[in-house]
Amino acid sequence: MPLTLHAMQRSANCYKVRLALASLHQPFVLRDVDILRGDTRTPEFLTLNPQGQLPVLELDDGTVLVESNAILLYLGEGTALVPTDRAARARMLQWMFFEQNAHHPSIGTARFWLTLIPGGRELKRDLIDDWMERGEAALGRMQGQLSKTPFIAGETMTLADIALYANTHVANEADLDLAAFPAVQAWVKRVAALPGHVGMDWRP
Ligand SMILES: N[C@@H](CCC(=O)N[C@@H](CS)C(=O)NCC(=O)O)C(=O)O
Repeated sequence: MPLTLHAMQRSANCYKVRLALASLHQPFVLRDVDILRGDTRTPEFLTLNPQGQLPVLELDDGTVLVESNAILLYLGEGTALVPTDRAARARMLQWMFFEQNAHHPSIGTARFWLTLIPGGRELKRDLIDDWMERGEAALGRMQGQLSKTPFIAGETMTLADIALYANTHVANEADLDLAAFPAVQAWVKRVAALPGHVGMDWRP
């Protein structure tokens, strides 16, 4: 039995996992789950993930993994996407934690409400300025690093690039303009040109 990924196509957290699986040429079964239809609140789904969130990866022995970056680590261990040097590995994790505590809460949340949720812009209008400020600060941090190294954690592509690429390449859907961050724009093109890369619409 191959891996089973429970995911929503337009979710950036779910795209991270598809991108990692495709880059690693790992076969998997995709199960579509629609957050907007309430699929993550059914008793069956809550048994799978009591947090009621996507993505969820089921292993062939029935083990269930949640949290997109934990899933990335599971898939990437032992491959070129995870450095073996301790400090380099810590730098990769540093940017994956940054993705979860600064990048996703601003850019990912803004994209979710402004693009994916009908009426979301009106519902969340009081939060938009804050998202923009924090989103630009996050892109600024990436710009600083990517002005010095070709990939976010150093000289080679790691899981941190996958984690950050997912929302960054669609930052326009969060009302953010990458033109002000040229090193980030160049990195988006660099990542997209790598062998095995797939876009957000790709399905196995
Ligand atoms: N930190 C989690 C966040 C997961 C998350 O926010 N998933 C969203 C889709 S991108 C979700 O399932 N939302 C539905 C909900 O929270 O009800 C991760 O990285 O996997």
